[in-house]
Amino acid sequence: MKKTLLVLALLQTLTAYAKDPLPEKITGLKMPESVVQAKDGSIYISEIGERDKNGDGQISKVDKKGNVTIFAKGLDDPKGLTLIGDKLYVADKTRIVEIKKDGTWQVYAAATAFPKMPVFLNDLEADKLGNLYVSDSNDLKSGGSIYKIAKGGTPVTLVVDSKNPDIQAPNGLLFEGRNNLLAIDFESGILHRVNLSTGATTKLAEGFGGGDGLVKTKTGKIIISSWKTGTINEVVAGKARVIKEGYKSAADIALSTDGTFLMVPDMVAGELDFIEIK
Ligand SMILES: [Ca+2]
Ligand SMILES: [Ca+2]
Repeated sequence: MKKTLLVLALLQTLTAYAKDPLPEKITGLKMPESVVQAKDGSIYISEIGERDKNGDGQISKVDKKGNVTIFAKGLDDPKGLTLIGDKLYVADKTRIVEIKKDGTWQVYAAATAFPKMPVFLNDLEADKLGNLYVSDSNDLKSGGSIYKIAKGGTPVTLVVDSKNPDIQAPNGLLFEGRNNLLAIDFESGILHRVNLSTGATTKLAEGFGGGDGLVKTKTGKIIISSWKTGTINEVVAGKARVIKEGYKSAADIALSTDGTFLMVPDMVAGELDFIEIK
């Protein structure tokens, strides 16, 4: 009896420490840009298809067993993804699209709802109240903006644009605290904190040229991908420290829901890779 209990206790300990293996790399994707994991473990990937070709964009879904299916299609150049409840929101080139759990979608915020016609909507982030924030990277060099989309899709208001010289080509966004966004600029490679009420910017770190995705780990580390250099970098004392390299173009990264791994869309390679986070 005692022996059995001991074995049981040992098994429980082993199970508690045993980690799920990382998902296997997904290949054959059509210009994957962004990724998000739902609470049920499903992973959604935005695929641009051909850039500037409308109608050929899609969202793929990877189930827990690793099966890949097309979840939604007929989009333009879908990029940033965010989940609110069981709805998936997508920054689709010049508009925001809302996708229901059956894969049917509708335009949530049309291009005409923006104060200025968007050019290259990129990353999408939600706050706890259900408002969305989206970066417009414009020509990926200058003239970019960050917008707020109120819950329900309207109104769309400007948070900050390139009248503030710190805003050139904002890409990755991360909501922080009650009233700030972190924003990585693709052109300058500088990470800023943006005050959502005033649009004021504070420089936090530099050296992330071609910066794309932005996450904060459970232990508070900030990790930024670089599309141009194909690297994944950690922010250490305001500078970039490479933690993984060798991607063709590391696009908009995301953390798994349990925070144990990072999902890396390699756009030009057409792959989704997974990296363990310690
Ligand atoms: Ca396209
Ligand atoms: Ca992006």
